[in-house]
Amino acid sequence: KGQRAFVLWFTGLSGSGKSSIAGAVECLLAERGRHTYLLDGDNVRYGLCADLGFSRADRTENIRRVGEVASLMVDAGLIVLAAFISPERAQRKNVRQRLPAGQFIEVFVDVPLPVCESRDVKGLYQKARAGLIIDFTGVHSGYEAPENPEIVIRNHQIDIDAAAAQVLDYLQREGYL
Ligand code: GGZ
Repeated sequence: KGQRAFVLWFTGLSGSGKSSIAGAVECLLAERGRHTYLLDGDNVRYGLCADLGFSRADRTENIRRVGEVASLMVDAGLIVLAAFISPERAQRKNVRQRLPAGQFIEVFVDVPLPVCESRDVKGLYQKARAGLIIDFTGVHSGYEAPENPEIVIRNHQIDIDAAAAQVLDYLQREGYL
């Protein structure tokens, strides 16, 4: 019997740790022999979505395309890890509705804006405050926290291994693995 295919959708502010946690989860799944693919801004915003910026409409289109790709990958039997800010509930809901019930698992990487901004790992918040980046999430545009995410990770209170383990525990408990 083949592996179960589904999407783990990581949402949260820039600098919350979405891609890092997704990468750690991917390693744990690989150890269990699962075939996965990690989608994030680093591998779609230079190709598939190279024509898109960070306006509200462009982000919505970015998420729509990623959702379509994720859906195709799930059809192919993959476990997809998608790490995008995806700031609006409606954007995430649309992706959820494109997938069969139970195959969209929303992971809210819940780190408060002041924490992301004070860490500012890539210096983007500082640039945004200085007006060098426009439409920056949390600075010039909003982020709508999920109301009913399957998983909430308070990533400022635990380390990356614990965060990844939290996701694995969920998958095991709910019969995905
Ligand atoms: C938010 C931006 C912006 C603006 C560039 N607003 O922390 P990062 O750098 O590595 O990840 C962020 C990434 C966000 O792209 P997404 O495709 O995840 O966004 S969305 O889901 O809203 O479509 C950040 C960088 O791109 N970045 N400009 N203005 N993040």
